[in-house]
Amino acid sequence: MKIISADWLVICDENNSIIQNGAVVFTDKIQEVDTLNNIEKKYPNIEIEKLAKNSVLMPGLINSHIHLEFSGNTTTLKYGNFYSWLNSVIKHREDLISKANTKLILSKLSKMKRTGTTTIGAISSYSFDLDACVKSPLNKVFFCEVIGTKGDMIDTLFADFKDRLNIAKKYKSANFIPAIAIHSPYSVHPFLVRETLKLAREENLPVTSHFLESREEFEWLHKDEGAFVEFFKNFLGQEQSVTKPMEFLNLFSNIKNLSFTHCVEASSDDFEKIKSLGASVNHCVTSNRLLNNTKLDLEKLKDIPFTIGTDGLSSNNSLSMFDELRNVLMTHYDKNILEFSNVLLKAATINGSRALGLNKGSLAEGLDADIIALTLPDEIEEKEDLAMQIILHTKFVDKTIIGGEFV
Ligand code: MCF
Ligand code: FE
Repeated sequence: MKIISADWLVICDENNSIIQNGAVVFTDKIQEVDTLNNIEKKYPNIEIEKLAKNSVLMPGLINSHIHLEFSGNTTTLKYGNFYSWLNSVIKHREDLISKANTKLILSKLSKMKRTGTTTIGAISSYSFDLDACVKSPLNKVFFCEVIGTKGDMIDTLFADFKDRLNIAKKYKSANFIPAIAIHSPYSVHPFLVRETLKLAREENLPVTSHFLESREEFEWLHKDEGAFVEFFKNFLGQEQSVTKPMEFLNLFSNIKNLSFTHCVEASSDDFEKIKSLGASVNHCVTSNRLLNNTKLDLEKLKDIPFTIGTDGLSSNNSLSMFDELRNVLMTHYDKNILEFSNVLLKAATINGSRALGLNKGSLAEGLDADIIALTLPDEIEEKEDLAMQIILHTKFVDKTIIGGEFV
């Protein structure tokens, strides 16, 4: 049993609870959260690690959507237009992927840890990131991706996907959970979607998919029009989209831990459906901005929970969740900044946990002890400013606890 205390505890619960001068008692799970006074009385024989002035304890951040295999990109890929970006990915994919070896990916994961992330939803296209993920102390939900629309390739693609998933399953542990990513409605044949989802149901695996990320995707899926016409004709000899958005969503019934990434072009009907599926929406605001996609209208989500993802370095200049949170805060300037900061800290913790099917994301008894400690540069006068000031000022954390261990 260990105890740690700080000036401020940010609980990340429904009531945006904050405890001033609080302490957390934990083993691999959180045992108790209370004021330091109460904890000292209750556990007189346990030494308490008391953090310095202006310290904050909060749940570790959960980056629900990231592509580590694209970590080699900095200035190579073309931003400013989704279609140009897509073509640049096709052109430079081999180079970028070969740059992102285990050493590079491990260094990115280590920096992510120092910037507050304790859990990731890693989208793996080729399993070239498997080794690094297994070695890292972070919690990983490792989403093996299925992609491909070509009819005569489907058996091969499915077999390759199953091989990757089976290898990932061998590494299953408390901090490594194998899962399934369907790339998107435009890039995966409905047969592959159906078969992979069957597997997900049988084995109770978390599932995620990109969904309606760009206007180009919207036009192609709804009308077989737009920039994708040329793309599919040239690369795949395909003249029509393989599915419609609603047809695609209809395939996802009875998946327990389900999330859709982006959804910036989703209609109210699509969101109704996403809600009835019990799914979450992964919001990747920087990625959407860089690829010139629409800004997600959070009002349209109503009560669908949303999470925060950086996406990969293929569409971001940083994998830090605090950098991403600052971007989300600045982008949605129509929201009240104090209230929205609380919403965002929950999006980056408890909502991420729900989307990935985990038991963490809040400082609450019984949840996994994944905790970060950070220090604000100066005092907070009013409690209601705390969430916003944490987002504005945190670059690195002082301590990281994952599963009860300091890592
Ligand atoms: O999320 C971003 C933008 N949207 C779609 N895909 C990717 C992103 N970053 C990397 N990708 C990957 C995707 O997983 O790109 C590959 C897929 O394997 C080629 S298709 C764009
Ligand atoms: Fe993505």
